[in-house]
Amino acid sequence: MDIPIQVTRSSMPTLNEYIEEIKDLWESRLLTNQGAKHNQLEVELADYLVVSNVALFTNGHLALEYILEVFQLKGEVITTPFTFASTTHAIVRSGLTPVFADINPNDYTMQTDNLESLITEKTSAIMPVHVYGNICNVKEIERIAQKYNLKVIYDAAHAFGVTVNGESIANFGDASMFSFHATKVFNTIEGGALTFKDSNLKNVIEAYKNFGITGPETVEYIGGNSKMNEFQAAMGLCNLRNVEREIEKRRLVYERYLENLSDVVGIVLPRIAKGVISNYSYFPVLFDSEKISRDEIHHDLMKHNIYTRKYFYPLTNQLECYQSKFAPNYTPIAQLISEKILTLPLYADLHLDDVDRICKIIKTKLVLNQLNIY
Ligand code: T4K
Repeated sequence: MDIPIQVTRSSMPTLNEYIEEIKDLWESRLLTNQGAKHNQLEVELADYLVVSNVALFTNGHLALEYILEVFQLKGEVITTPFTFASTTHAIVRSGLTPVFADINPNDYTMQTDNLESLITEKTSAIMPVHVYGNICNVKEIERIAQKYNLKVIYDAAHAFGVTVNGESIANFGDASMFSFHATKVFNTIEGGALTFKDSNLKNVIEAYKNFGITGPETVEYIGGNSKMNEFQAAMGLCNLRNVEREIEKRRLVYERYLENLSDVVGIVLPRIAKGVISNYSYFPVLFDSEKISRDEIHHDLMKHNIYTRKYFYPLTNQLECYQSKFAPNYTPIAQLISEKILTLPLYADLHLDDVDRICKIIKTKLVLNQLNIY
């Protein structure tokens, strides 16, 4: 049996590189609470993402929850159900009501055509997702947000390092959240960050993630604890040095998939929009053949020890914990896409021979099916 191939595999520095990076922690014994590594990573990330303001978090999910709190939002937040549970959970756990917009069939980001019809007097924000690193219609979202005086918080969990027409994706909206989870293009083991426009928010956000403490004897906010610790930040410093190389290796894998699959009937491949420099974070394929389902391909690959993922099925508005809260056909395009899409393995060290093998299994299954041999 072949060695299992997972949907992704963490990018890591060499052990020696990490040991070098953490050595001084043994001397300083300062392990957390906005330490030296944390502060250095914050500066390096501001530079890499070309933003003025970065705040690091222990994970991306809490970064989303905290920014909703810092903005003191109330009522309804318009969002997308075609995402990881985290996006919707952050809204609900903050006491807000998610209102789901449907998605575009071509890039799976939030549709903007009908966005205005979802706005009510209760709407306080829009939370779109740059899903798979595909950039949302940021111009139209900004126009609508300004018209109705709404905050825009991008869930950019998948979009680290993406640029459009030379501009960093981290600069759109009032704030963006990046996930640095082990499965992401850039990781700090667990971790995340907020980038945000208003520099006055920096001290407030830093306080919120540290119990609301603003001085030796002052606690100005009812904050919590979501600080990135020094070992996470050290991993980030190492991984940031290597991230361009990792993205380049991902690009080769991504392009090998395209080479193998571009003439296959019955599937829709991901596309990178004009002007966008991608981070090649995911390779989602839409299985659109009437004869063969996404689930059959998923199971077939599993028989060969290849583990794909149905990112994102079920939709978040269909999750068990939200059952009976949202109507099933609320977002019909998202529903259809989530039943047909499959994320193929993609990580920097995935061998191109393995990509060929994965594609061969898919092609064989599709072709034999078209010939009615199965
Ligand atoms: N918003 C969006 C749109 C998101 O996608 C996410 C997270 C968030 C918000 C929240 O950000 P964080 O709070 O997580 O920073 C994974 C990740 O856990 C999750 O971070 C990610 N999205 C989601 C899309 O994928 P699972 O349940 O699929 O992960 P898991 O443990 O099954 O791992 C998938 C594969 O990755 C494994 O088969 C092997 C590989 N792997 C996994 C781990 C944990 C590694 O190579 N190393 C590892 O350490 O959710």
